[in-house]
Amino acid sequence: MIRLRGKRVLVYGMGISGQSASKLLHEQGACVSVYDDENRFSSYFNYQKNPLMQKYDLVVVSPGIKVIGNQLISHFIVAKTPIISELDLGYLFTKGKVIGITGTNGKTTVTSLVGDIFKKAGRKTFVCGNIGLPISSTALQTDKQSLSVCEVSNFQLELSKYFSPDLACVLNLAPDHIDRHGSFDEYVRVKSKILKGRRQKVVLNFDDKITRTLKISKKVLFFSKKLLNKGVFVKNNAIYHNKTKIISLNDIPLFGEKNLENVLAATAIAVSFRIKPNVIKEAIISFKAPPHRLEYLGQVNGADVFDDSKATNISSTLSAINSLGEKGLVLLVGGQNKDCQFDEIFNKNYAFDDIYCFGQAGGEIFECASRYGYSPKLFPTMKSASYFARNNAAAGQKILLAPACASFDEFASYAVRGEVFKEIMFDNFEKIEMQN
Ligand code: UMA
Repeated sequence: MIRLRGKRVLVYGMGISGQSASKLLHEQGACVSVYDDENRFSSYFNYQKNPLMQKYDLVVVSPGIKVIGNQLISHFIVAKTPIISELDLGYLFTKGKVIGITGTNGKTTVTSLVGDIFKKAGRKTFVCGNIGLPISSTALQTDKQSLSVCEVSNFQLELSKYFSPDLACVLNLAPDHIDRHGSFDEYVRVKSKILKGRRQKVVLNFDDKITRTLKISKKVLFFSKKLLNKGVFVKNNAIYHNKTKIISLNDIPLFGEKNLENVLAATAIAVSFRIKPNVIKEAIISFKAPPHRLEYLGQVNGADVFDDSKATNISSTLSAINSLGEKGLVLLVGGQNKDCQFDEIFNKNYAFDDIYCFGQAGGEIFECASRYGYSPKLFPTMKSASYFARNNAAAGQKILLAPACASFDEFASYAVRGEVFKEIMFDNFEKIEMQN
């Protein structure tokens, strides 16, 4: 815990993280000033028009703020003003145990399933972090008995110095957010910051070549879709922890390989806290997956429609393709590129029924797919691509929105993108003409 009474603290970024951090700081007696690069917040209490001219004891930075090249952050670094992330702030005021879950894909599903398991086990549980509820908004409600299950993003870890959960889990690591970190090595370094606690438990994915080889000196509990000697793994069509059967694969209500990995990870975290197998099993059976993650939406003209708007990187898109199978697949891919290469989607000779590229990265994806011998179609927006998909859907097809890109060129978030896709596929959406 840090003493904040009377300290001059600047909160940078006025999204939900910044607002929660400001509230926590205020409740701890700090003199809070706020700043955001967008001046629509200028009417906020204690908004600083020019924070460069002020002196602060501490600066708390929101996750969406890119550190590299940021003038304000560089200024505070030079001025030796302590800077922490909103994740650090919330963590320092969180009592009880903290579980931190990170990785490229599956974080939200695992975090919410772990939350369900602990709630079912009767623990006072807070589900927080990148999932949409900042840890600084739950911190002051926690006590020694509580357990905070925190989804942790690379954005939140980038500036973090103190976050050190009692259990850290890294689900998988594949190229993503390269536009923010500059390289995959740097992205892996940032993600690995979650593993720095001395006495923490660690849960890692044995099937992921990067997480399996992360160099850590602690005892690790591995999970795997393959048979292991120990840990959490699949044997005889069921999930086992060492010799104990937890659940048959047939009883898992989630779809696809990606979700099996998520259930294995959540099981590994739960057994690390000695949660009973029947509690884990019941929580898995009654679990409702968060939307926009390989979500089955229904049929249009006999074609099955899937919304995987959360597939915002190549590995997630590949995982969705592998889960559904390439046969009859109509792939909707595009949006805002995060400096990732699309070759991996098209160099595998998948027999797609069709490929619809769209958005800012549409042209690049179109060219890439064409280079590998496909005849993709190019659309200016996801809306126009979806409208075309709906009007041309045929029985036996699988229409999959798995964009491999961020949504920000057209939407406020991946969630809005998924909702719009659903509306177009199933409601009477205004006609949008296809271009090209
Ligand atoms: N801002 C600046 N300067 C900048 C960038 C942003 O002033 O250079 C300001 C914006 O004008 C805006 C505010 O910062 O007013 C937004 O802050 P933020 O981007 O940190 O967003 P929050 O609303 O605080 O939401 C954040 C996470 N957003 C990001 O990391 C971009 C949410 O994750 C998270 O749910 C929330 O905290 C609670 O923890 C979203 C996300 O897209 C879902 N995460 C990425 C992902 O999952 O891939 C990492």
